[in-house]
Amino acid sequence: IHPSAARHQDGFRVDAPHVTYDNAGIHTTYTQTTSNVHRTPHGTRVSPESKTWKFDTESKPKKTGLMMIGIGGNNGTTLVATILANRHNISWHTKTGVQSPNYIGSLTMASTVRVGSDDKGKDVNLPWGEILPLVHPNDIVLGGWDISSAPLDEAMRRASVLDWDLQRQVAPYMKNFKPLPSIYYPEYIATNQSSRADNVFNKDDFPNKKAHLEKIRQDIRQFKADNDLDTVIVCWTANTERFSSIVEGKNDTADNLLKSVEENYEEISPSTIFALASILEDAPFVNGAPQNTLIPAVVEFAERNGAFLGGDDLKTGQTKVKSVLAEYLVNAGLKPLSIASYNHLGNNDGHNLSEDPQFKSKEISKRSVVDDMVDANGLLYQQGEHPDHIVVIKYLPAVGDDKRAIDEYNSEIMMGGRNVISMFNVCEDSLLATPLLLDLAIWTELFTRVKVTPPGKQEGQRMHSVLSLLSYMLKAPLTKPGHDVVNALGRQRGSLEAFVLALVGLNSFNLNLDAIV
Ligand code: NAI
Ligand code: DG6
Repeated sequence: IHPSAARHQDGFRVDAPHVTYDNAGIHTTYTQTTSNVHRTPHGTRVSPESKTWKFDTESKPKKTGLMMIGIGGNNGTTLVATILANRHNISWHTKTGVQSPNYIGSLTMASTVRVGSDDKGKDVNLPWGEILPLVHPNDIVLGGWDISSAPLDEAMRRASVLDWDLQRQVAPYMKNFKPLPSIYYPEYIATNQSSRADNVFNKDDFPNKKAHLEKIRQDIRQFKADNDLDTVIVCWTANTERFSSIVEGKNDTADNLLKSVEENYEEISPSTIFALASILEDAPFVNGAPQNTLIPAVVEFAERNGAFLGGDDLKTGQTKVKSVLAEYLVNAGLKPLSIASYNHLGNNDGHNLSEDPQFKSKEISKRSVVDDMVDANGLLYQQGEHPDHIVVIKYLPAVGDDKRAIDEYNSEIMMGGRNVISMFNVCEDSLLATPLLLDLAIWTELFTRVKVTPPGKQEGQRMHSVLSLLSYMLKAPLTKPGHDVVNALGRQRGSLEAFVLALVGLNSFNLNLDAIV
């Protein structure tokens, strides 16, 4: 599936001695003041410190491919159809009128950043891609794997996400696209998925995990060469898997994990094989589902190879709201005592999550999102104390992709009072998730163009393997080992803003460079 047009964004310049532009890109020197905090028996001592970093960013987006694992699912087909509709400017009839294509819900395509103020003191807010060129979704070359052989037009119909008149018009562009065969280890996804699995590696040609790894590597290489790409981003948007156990001597370190692949060890999931293949091909890998694909051994292996990883689990409707509400309540000095979150949904994701091991993976990622805010407030919560928090997910076929999310936040307020907030949220699941897949690809592509020279170093280096700046899009963010997870949505967005502004030599707040380099 090929792009139609190239794009140029070249109108933004920062005029300052510490910012230079040349054919290679944008070069900036960035001074950051951090605060070193020491807790002593006599009180807290803080010493501010200034550090100087250098950023070199290639200003031209790379020719980018996105390979989705699970391309035949609801997210996969919705993303493909959305890009095609935008690329070919396809409008369609709905019961309320004519709808044109757009990228609403994408941070990079539909939101702005405050850059400063003009000579009248008015705020100036610009699209992200105007400040720093970003790859345009219409230019991303798409491909991927699925255990279901359905060509993408059929798979889109099966997903039942998009209006019929749109499906009718994009179907001709999709019908010739058949997903690549994939890895299927039945014990990792729900048993109710087995009827879809008719596009899997045959046992004679690909008898073991080593062969699977090699085949996926070859697929990535082939896709890159066939489409003449500079970079390929690989994203897991396939069924939620159960967690893998981490076993000493088997998959606890990078070396043990690689040895275990050779030995066809059973506790290595399909998603982990994809992650390893991506690392070996220097293709950034993003996990859009909640399972523990990116076990510490995978992170160690990525660090060793300087490859990029992001994860875990797309943060769409209910959890995004939760990460805002919990931040509001705790930072306002109100004490959430309990959070109850119910979902019912009727798409294939809901079907897969109706079995216990897969539900458990999702439950863990959906429950983790308030921990950092609670832990940060030692006035409201004793060490180790957390609100009661339950997550319930039920499969209800009749509601299809229009997931219902019902939440109750019960907080303690002054003098023993109670504040209860209840919410009913209809989230068209895949239409919320698809723009996040795009953002993950667009940010990741940018991060592959950045070289950072840390204080005291001469040579620029890649950003750290774990792209924690992707946290805004993800429910259970993976962070650089040793660094805290940030779930508060405002802080996550603040970090992205600060980083992009720093790349063009402008100052902001909220930037922890040590956590990303
Ligand atoms: P889906 O069930 O419609 O699609 C998943 C696809 O993955 C299916 O076509 C299936 O055949 C395929 N698949 C399963 N195992 C595979 C393997 N080993 N290799 C290749 N393909 C494989 O699910 P949907 O709605 O597209 O969601 C995808 C993932 O994203 C799920 O894990 C879900 O939990 C997660 N997610 C979805 C969100 C949403 O709003 N739709 C939001 C957050 C996360
Ligand atoms: C029901 O929880 C199914 C899930 O796959 C969610 O739809 C998905 O993870 C999005 O969840 P949230 O909490 O970000 O809206």
